[in-house]
Amino acid sequence: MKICEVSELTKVSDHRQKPAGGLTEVAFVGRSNVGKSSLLGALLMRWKLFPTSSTPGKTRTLGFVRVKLASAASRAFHVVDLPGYGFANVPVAVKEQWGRMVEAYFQEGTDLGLVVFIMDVRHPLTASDRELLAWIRPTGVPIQPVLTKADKLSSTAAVESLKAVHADPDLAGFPAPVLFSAKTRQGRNELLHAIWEHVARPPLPAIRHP
Ligand SMILES: Nc1nc2c(ncn2[C@@H]2O[C@H](COP(=O)(O)OP(=O)(O)OP(=O)(O)O)[C@@H](O)[C@H]2O)c(=O)[nH]1
Ligand SMILES: [Mg+2]
Repeated sequence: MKICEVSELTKVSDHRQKPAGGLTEVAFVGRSNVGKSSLLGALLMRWKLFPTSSTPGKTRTLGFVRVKLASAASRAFHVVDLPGYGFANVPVAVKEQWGRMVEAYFQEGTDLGLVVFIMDVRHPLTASDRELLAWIRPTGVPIQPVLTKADKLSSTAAVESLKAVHADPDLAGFPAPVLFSAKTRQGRNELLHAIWEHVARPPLPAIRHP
């Protein structure tokens, strides 16, 4: 699947200042340092657009990018890079401010079409992952789980992790996780396809009755 348009990054610290237009949004969530920004860079093949770091807490704002896939009549959408949760070594006041920003985005935003829920393939479903899930699930927004950093495990071990996560009761009813690697780009097409299905596919033409 090809991408035909990627805008610049718009960073805001309050979702009410997000770019206008009411485009459907795909939010990328996961604990701090799990690889959200790297995944977005690899997905869109814009390596420098989303700053990444080996130190947790790199992303501190909501980052919006407008994207259009190359397929005919595809609808444009926004991807949203969010700050991570569960980060250590951050002053409590800063932590609270980030929490409020992300919470308000989920509770007051009305344009969400898909949440891409990112976990580390080596340590999926941490306590903070489960907390976030319990909190997003009631919003009713479709969730696509992803296990990233797949290059850090053998393919057998990565598939074992995938099976365990897919069978976990906290993820019951969700699609099978996508195994992803920002390094090898494994899973890129599969994830783009899930996004296509949820937010970019053109609406079916209305059936006309004679
Ligand atoms: N080997 C490998 N390393 C990765 C992968 N994805 C991310 N990393 C590394 O993991 C670290 C964190 O990546 P980021 O993309 O900044 O993580 P983040 O989730 O955006 O972090 P915050 O913005 O702090 O929440 C960086 O050192 C990346 O190079 C991957 O698929 N494979
Ligand atoms: Mg980040």
